[in-house]
Order: sequence, then structure tokens, then C-alpha cells
Amino acid sequence: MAKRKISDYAGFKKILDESKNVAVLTGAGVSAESGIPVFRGAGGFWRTHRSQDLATPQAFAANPAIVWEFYHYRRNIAFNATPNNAHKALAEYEKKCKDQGRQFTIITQNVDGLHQKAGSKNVIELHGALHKVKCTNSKCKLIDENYDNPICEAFRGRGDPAEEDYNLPFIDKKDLPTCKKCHHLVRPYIVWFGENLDIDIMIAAREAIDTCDICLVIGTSSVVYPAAMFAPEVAEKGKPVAEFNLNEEPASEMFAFHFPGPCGTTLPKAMG
Ligand code: BJW
Ligand code: ZN
Repeated sequence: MAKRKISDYAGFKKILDESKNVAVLTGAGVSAESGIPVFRGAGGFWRTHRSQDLATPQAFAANPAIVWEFYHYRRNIAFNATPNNAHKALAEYEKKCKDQGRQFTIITQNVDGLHQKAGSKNVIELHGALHKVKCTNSKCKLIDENYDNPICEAFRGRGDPAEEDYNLPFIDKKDLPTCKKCHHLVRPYIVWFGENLDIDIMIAAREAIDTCDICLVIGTSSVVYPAAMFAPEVAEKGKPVAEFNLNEEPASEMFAFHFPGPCGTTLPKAMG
């Protein structure tokens, strides 16, 4: 394999501008500079819970109130967050591609809606969205948009990560958010660990990855499947992959370009 190019802005820009079909895979790091906590490392805790432990169907079955309180906290942050320079650079480049008849697709693992807020149009949300809920009644399964904040009265003034769960009043299941159609408990419309991704979403993501000439992989630890296999697949076909990340990650060695540093700085420089 050819030697990796570190911070080769000119070399990358030339290939990017010549590409007819650009695929971009984003993760939590792209939203970190908008104040959204990442999943792994020091930012990956809420109270004493690891975020990745709460993002499971098992956690929701055992204690829907604590999982909902975690998501109420996350919704509050996301609904009040604004896109940063990385989101904006991607949205601007998408417009440029559209004007030039080139394809540009963002595949995001994020659930915060910040790409769309920045003006990106062609966004595939792999892991769901914080502003959507899904009915837990197997006969209903309604998926609905919900921007209420708090999502129900029980969470007014709640969600503070500095609190201790046991210091707070108990929230009864009947006071959790319910479906507007059948009144059963709803859950966040989020793909949790061990759950399958939506089949149509997977097909759209596959198409973008299989047909791209270049792939940008931005602010992701590249450890969660199936997203983790996308950029390595592009690299294995001998196509250029450019990684924008604060750190080296397990898959970094496979990629042609690496741009270390905060993507709010590196991405506008690389795409502008
Ligand atoms: C910056 C920065 C700055 C910071 N600038 N950079 C095959 C092999 C092994 C296991 C599996 C497998 N297939 C499936 C699995 C199981 C599992 C999995 O992958 N486990 C691994 C951990 C091993 N996958 C699943 O369960 C998936 N389902 C599935 O595949 O179904 C079929 C199946 C099931 C079971 C077995 C086999 C098949 C579903 C995955 C759903 C993930 N859901 C979550 C939570 C929901 C979202 C939410 O609540 O918000 O999605 S987990 C969490 O991780 C979240 C994220 O989207 C996802 C990825 O994290 P991400 O975005 O990479 O964030 P971080 O924090 O990890 O990294 C941040 C990065 O940014 C770092 O690199 C920083 O350096 C960087 N950074 N600031 C630039 N300013
Ligand atoms: Zn329902």
C-alpha cells in the first residue's frame, strides 16, 4: 500500500474536485465543536452510566425512565446546538457539486440533525434521529416526529449529568412519552446496539459507498458496525479515503489521507 499522506491539503483537494461521486461518512467528532458530547473516551459518560450502555434495548426494557431521561438530556443539547464550520463546509461543498452535476452524499452515524441544519440535503441517517420517536406497541410501531422539549412534563428540569439518579424523584412508566395514535409507550427512534439498521437506509448507504470515487471519513472512531466497514471497503478497492480526526484510530492506517486536528478547522481548509 502507498504511504499515507498526512495533511496533504493540495493533493487531496485536486482529487476531491475531480471526483464525480463523493461519499462522506461522519461520526460524533463532527458535532463535538457544536457542544455535542462524543461516545467514547472521557465524553462518553452521563452521570455514572456509559452512553453506550444506555443505548441498548436491554437498558430500555430494564429502566425506560432512565434511558428516556438520558435522551431528554441529549435532545435538549441537540435542539439548541448550531452547526459548526465542519457542517457548513460540507453543506457548501454539496451545493458546489450540485451545480456541477456531481453526486455528494453524507452518511451520518449522528442523530443530532446538524448536517440538515447546516443546509445539507442528501443525508442518510444510519442510526436514527433524536427528534423522532417510535411506538413500542408491535401492532402500531408508528414513527413520529417530536420536537417537544421537554418531551413530557416528567422531564421538566431533569437530565442534569451532574445529578445522582437516586437523588431524583422516581418517574413512573405511565408518565413517560406516549404514542399519539395508540397511547402506548414510545421510545427514541434510535438504532441501539444489537438492533438492525433500517433496510432502506442500508441500501441507500451501500449504493453511496459502492459507487463513490472518493470517501471522506470525519470524526468517527470507526469501531461500530456496519458503518465501520464502509471506508475500509472503499480503500480496499484502491479508491482514495481521507480521514479527518483529532486522533489516529484503529482503521487510520488503511486510508490514503489523514488530516489530524479539529475538523472545524481542517475540513474548511481541505474543501474550501
Ligand atoms: C474529532 C473531534 C473533532 C472528536 N474533530 N474528530 C461486526 C463485528 C463486531 C460487532 C458487530 C458487527 N456487526 C454488528 C456488531 C455489533 C455492534 C458493533 O458494531 N459493536 C462494536 C462496538 C464492536 N453493532 C450493532 O449492534 C449495530 N447493529 C447491527 O449491526 O445489527 C446487526 C448485528 C447485530 C449484532 C451482531 C451482529 C450483527 C447497531 C449499531 C448502533 C450504534 N448505535 C449508537 C447509539 C445510537 C445513537 C445515539 O444514541 O446517539 O450510535 S452507538 C454510538 O457509536 C452511536 C454512534 O453513532 C456510534 C459511532 O460512534 P462515533 O460516531 O464513531 O463516535 P465516537 O465517540 O466513538 O468517536 C468520536 C471520534 O471523533 C473519535 O475518533 C475522536 O477522535 C473524534 N473527534 N472531536 C475531529 N473536533
Ligand atoms: Zn402507537
